[in-house]
Amino acid sequence: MTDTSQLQADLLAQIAAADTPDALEAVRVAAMGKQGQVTQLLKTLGGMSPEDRAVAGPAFNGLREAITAALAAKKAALDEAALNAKLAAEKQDMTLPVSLPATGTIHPISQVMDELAGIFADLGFAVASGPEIEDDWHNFTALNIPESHPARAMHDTFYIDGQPNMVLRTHTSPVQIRTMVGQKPPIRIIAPGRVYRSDSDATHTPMFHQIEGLVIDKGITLAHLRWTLETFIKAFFEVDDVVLRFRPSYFPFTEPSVEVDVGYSAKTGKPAGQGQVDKWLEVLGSGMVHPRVIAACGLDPNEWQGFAFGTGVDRLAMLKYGLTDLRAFFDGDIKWLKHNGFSAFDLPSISAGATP
Ligand code: 2U9
Repeated sequence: MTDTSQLQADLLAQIAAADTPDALEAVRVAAMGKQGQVTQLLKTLGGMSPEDRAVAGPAFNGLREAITAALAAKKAALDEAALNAKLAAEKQDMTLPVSLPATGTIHPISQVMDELAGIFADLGFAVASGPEIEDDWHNFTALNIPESHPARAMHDTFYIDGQPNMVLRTHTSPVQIRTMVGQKPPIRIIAPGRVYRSDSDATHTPMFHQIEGLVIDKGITLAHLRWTLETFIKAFFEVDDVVLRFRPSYFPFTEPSVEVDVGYSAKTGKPAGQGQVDKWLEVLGSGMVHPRVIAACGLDPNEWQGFAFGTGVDRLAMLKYGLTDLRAFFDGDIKWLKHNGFSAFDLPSISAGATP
């Protein structure tokens, strides 16, 4: 018993004396590692008589818990001290004069957003925006996504603490819902912006950018959808000839739904026309707006029809400008931005895309 108390006092003193992460790690290994003093002591419990174990067990476990807690507390303190030292060393004097010429660049996402707005403006689309914190009705219910739909599961959606009906929007579609509720058709809008999904790996970030489009008018058909998307893809990728492949798909808010693949040429690394296609790349989701969605917004689906589409802006930027690592988009690395950013004077439109 006294031995245990003595060991505990020794180890706590060593933890208190450890003033770097490496020194603390050495103490941890000497105490809690495979061959560590505490680990070895715990192993002796197996060979004890039940009476001895009844006394030694709680004492040894108490020792282990005390040392584990002390190690964690010291690690947190060292980490905080290291962060404070780093922040102090990186301090910048914001009152210093700017060193001219200022050489900031336009981020590829901003560039592509501007290109998209330019292209769709030429086609008669207005830009609409809305809140990034949305209520359940605008983000899901009005879009024909019922309570039981998997897109609603906690897995994908960020919920707001203490507000069960509020979410970070999982797509920009609620913007179109707000427009349909608040504006008389005909409607031609695009909704670009940030969206949020609880997903993070090499090709997914918890925040990403979407652009969606919506047309509501009388007598709108899939043919209008097809022409619009074809015109958009040609303008965006700056090619005259392109083949699109329309594949049947499913989205709750469109019926029928189609996914759109662009024919790609391996030789040019660009979208290509008939006869030059080596592979297909999925670039857009789309479809005719579901009559239930039109009705949910207070319009008569027998009078008004429309089409909608959606795509990832980050992915479009990667495809057009040959960028391979999505995460680099959000690192804020000046070297990356200098290399991949654009001039502020580069104004894209339907007749002339941008040059990097
Ligand atoms: C309303 C009605 C219909 C928008 C649409 C898609 C298909 C789609 C994804 C593409 C890649 C999102 O970034 S992504 O993961 N989007 O496939 N979006 S139709 O449909 C709407 C929107 C609003 C009122």
